[in-house]
Amino acid sequence: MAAPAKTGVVIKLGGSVITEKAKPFTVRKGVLERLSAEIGEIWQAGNWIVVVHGGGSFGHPVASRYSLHVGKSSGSPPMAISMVEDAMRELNREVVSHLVKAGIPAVGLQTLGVAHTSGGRLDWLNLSVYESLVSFGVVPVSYGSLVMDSSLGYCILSGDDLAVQIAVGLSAKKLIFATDVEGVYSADPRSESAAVLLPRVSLSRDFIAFGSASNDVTGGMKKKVLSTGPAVQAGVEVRIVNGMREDVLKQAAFGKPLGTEIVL
Ligand code: ATP
Ligand code: IP8
Repeated sequence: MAAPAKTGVVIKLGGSVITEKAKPFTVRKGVLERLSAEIGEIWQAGNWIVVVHGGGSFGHPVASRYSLHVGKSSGSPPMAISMVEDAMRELNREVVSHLVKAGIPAVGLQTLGVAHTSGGRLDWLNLSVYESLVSFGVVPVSYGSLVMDSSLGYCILSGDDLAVQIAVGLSAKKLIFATDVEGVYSADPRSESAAVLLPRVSLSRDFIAFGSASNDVTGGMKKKVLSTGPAVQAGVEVRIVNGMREDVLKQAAFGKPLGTEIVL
């Protein structure tokens, strides 16, 4: 598939940044407004952009309550599928409208309609929709959500996996994960005060101690780091940065070596 002409940046807005993860259905509107302005500057500099966001306090509590991540064996009622999709659509609507207010032609894409998994792994992604939208100067905005799965019936596809496959499929130059910490630490900085920030993490050589992700059905920071493999292998520059600090996302997109770079 032909890559779009301009330089591409795929941005994953972590649910821990755009929502208060401990408070159900709470958007951090001020943070989202600031990040939208930063994304606007990255876009105006001539980059094509795809935004993917996580579930935060919208998708995760619903998915966890009904164990939707394990699929149809959870025995969840059909209403649970409706509820998780509705929660994520509500958050997606917030993200899209903040981006539009910042002057970005953003279009929300329902994940269920463009992605499919097998055994929890993405086996189909309608990349041509993303490719066409960015070729028209539009910024597609997708999100981690429930998708149909050929063996599990359905499952929760993480926005991290989605962002990685979009970055690989569209030959993005950069894939930036905005989270609520500076990057990857030697241990969870929330529980280990001696944890140190790692400017670089090697997927093949480093062993990191990760904190547990109790309210996160898709595995938290550990899963995020491990899921980046295909992008790193494809030569995409992958960084995990702090989206809570002003201008960090923007500066990382413009080449400043902030946060943690993930390497092979
Ligand atoms: P979402 O899945 O909702 O999009 P997110 O992508 O914003 O969430 P989380 O999955 O919440 O990100 O991961 C960020 C959290 O990971 C941090 O708040 C931090 O406490 C935790 N964490 C655990 N282990 C580590 C580690 N070794 N280094 C950095 N953060 C860690
Ligand atoms: O927060 C999962 O996406 P993530 C979304 O990017 C849901 O892992 C619905 C829990």
